[in-house]
Amino acid sequence: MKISVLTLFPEMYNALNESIIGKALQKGVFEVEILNIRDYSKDKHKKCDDYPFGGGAGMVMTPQPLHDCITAADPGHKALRIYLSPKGEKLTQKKVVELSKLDHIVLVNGSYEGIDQRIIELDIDAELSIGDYVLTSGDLASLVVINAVARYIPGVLGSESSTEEESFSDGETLEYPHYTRPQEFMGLKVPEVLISGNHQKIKEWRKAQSEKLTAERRRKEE
Ligand code: 4G3
Repeated sequence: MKISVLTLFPEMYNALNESIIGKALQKGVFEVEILNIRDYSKDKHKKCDDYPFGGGAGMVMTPQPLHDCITAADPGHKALRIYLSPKGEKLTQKKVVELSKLDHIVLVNGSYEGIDQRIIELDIDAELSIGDYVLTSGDLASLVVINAVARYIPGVLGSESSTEEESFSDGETLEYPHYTRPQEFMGLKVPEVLISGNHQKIKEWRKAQSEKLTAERRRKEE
């Protein structure tokens, strides 16, 4: 899997060299390519934004650098080209798993008030949002997408972690609480059942905890 990222802030992706994601990139288990949109501007000052037609606050990213950068990243339009935007379809764990099966993803990041609508019409396949809040650019949203997708690429997670028994592994059920040593900490004890050695009882306790938590936190309001 290759992920191409189009951005005005390439340094933000240095964060990918940390932790388990950094190790997977080193191993070559997947690949992230960063393209600086500014490098594709044909303007004499490498400008990539301009005032909005019709007036209003803020700036809009101009089409030429974006179109040329997208074309450079994905010349034959073989990739899934995603634009990160607060107006996008909400990212879910189900969508994360689908994305992880693709060969090439292009993440297009807008800044300011977003990008010229004609780029979305001409060059973009999907508009995605990581949640109902606004960021100063799509880059933090892209980092979230890369991290969430990478976890499903074989060889990224070590044997210590897994995508099977976690929150949302089925798309909706929240995970049961976890405990490790010591058996008592600051007066709080580990639930007796977990040290009982009764695997059937442990399984039932975890299932009940998951269901209670999901009812409390996910079924009350939609
Ligand atoms: C387009 C994505 C892009 C229009 C991007 C702002 C939040 C998300 C941007 C716009 C973003 C998200 C850049 N903020 N919720 N900021 O996924 O108004």
